[in-house]
Amino acid sequence: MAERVEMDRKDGKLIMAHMYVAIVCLIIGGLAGLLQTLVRSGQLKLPAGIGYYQILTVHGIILALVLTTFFIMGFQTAAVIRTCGKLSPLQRKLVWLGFWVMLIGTAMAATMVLLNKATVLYTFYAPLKAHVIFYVGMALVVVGSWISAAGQIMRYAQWRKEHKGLKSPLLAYMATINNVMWIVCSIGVAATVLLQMIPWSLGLVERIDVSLSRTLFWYFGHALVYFWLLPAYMSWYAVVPKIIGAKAFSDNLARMSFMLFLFFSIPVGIHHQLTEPGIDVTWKYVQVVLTFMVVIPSLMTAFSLFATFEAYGRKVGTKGLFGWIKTLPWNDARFVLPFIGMAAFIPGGAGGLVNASAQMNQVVHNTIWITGHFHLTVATAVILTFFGTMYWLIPHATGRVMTKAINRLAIIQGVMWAIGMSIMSGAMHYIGLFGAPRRSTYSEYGGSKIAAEWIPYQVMQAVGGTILFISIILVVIVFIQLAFFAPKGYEAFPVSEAMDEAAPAYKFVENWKFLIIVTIALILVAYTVPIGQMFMDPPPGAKGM
Ligand code: HAS
Ligand code: CU
Repeated sequence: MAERVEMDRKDGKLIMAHMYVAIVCLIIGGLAGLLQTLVRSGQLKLPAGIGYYQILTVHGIILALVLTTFFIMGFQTAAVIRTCGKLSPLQRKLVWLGFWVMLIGTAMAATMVLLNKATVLYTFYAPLKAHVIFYVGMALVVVGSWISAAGQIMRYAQWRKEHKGLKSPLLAYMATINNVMWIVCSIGVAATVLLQMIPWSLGLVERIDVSLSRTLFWYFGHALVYFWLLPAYMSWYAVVPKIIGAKAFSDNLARMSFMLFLFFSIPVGIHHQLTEPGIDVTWKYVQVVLTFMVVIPSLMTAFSLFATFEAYGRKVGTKGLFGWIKTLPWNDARFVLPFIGMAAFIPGGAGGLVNASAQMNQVVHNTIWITGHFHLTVATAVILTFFGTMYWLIPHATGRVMTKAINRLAIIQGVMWAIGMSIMSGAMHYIGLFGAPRRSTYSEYGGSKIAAEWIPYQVMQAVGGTILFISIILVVIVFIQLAFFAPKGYEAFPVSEAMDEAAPAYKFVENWKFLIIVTIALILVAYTVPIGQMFMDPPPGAKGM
């Protein structure tokens, strides 16, 4: 039982480099978030000519794009190492190279945002226009992530070569699915940045086709949110069961759901453009249907987690419909944080179904409801799982152990997050239904009565945001303790077995030719005509702002 798999020191340094960047991002991005809620509720005026939209850009880019990508590349690399074995010198060099390219790109983009030359929000699509260095920086972040993904995929491929005929370790398979999905989707954003935005920003062309640019962005942008989600699912399927002392419900089901994510994450981006002109309603309909297809693997995940928890509860003898809840380890931060994440994903996912339903989208689009939606999904379900993961991954990588005191602090941190986010996201959802816009600074809208009703909820958002900021300070304290001060020792990277471990594997889930052909075919079905129409009948294009 006491299988001891230590991480190679060199690999440990590589993983920690990613974690350091992630924690610095958390501090900067979290501070920007706090300032936003204070400005938006009319309690603070920003000094020194700093603009609301400038800090909103910092907040979105540094948290949603930079923190996530660094954490994910670090975690996935660690997962591949844990299940396939340590990296070869070439593979390690690739992941390091990817890390540095991403970091240089981040520095370039961040400099432009700080100089107020790239206040274009985290979605940075046209007609908002940034300095060319910003675009080059963002392109480098993407290219760096490809290089890192290549290193991870090579380790997985090497394992498969050395174990012909065997199914690969689940975590390595999942990381590879996410990497392949990421590479295929980020071609879209790379295309609009290189072919449209850079020439436009350099002044080589005067106008940009906004429709095409936004469509290419969202081809990437929806899959982006699954690129964040899948590492959390990796932990839910393959790590959390081990932490609670159970076996995962099914290895085959987990692989099947990841295969469906590869197929359906990309051909759905138009559900972000349901209110946009220039896209035929038939293709909006097709992509909404595909969006509901991508909900299925999430429902499979929910089923599988409940089954894991309940089966374990029954095994240790609990009765009744919900008796299993008592058997879960409520005093273990490695479990409590991801669990709060799962619970948050139930309303978060339900809100997604509302957004994806074309009629209801008319009500919520561009309101702060959407902001509420993604603070439950990425900023709770995903990030709390990432924090819970960090709390064993950092000591695993640095050769230290979590102590009782740090564990207690970590649980307090998770609970405060849950409280702060419930207040903030709850207020956002509610007042969004009454029309409060997203992405807008404090305004009384010329004494409008409707706008006056929004103010108390904006104050609630500031209260929630303040609690969240205190929680972030706790994350930083826990991080520093675990990275530098916790006692030396061995902390495991938990990897669970599945109940159907011995069952025959489905060969097709790992037949990469088949996977890639289906993925590309679905993308062609969903996008050929709508993008083709943009070329046949191009709008005059925008000069940019
Ligand atoms: Fe979304 C907008 C639709 C999931 C993030 N989404 C956004 C934006 C972001 C985002 C960042 O169709 C804003 C983009 C922008 O800036 O403009 N979203 C969906 C749908 C899903 C969905 C259908 N979104 C996510 C995830 C995100 C994310 C995941 C980040 C990680 N979203 C939309 C749409 C828009 C949108 C439209 C555009 C809106 C507009 O008009 O602009 C689905 O994938 C959701 C499926 C999930 C479920 C829940 C399953 C539950 C599970 C938990 C089980 C827990 C257990 C334990 C077992 C159906 C797996 C609990 C036990 C207890 C006892 C409690
Ligand atoms: Cu989406």
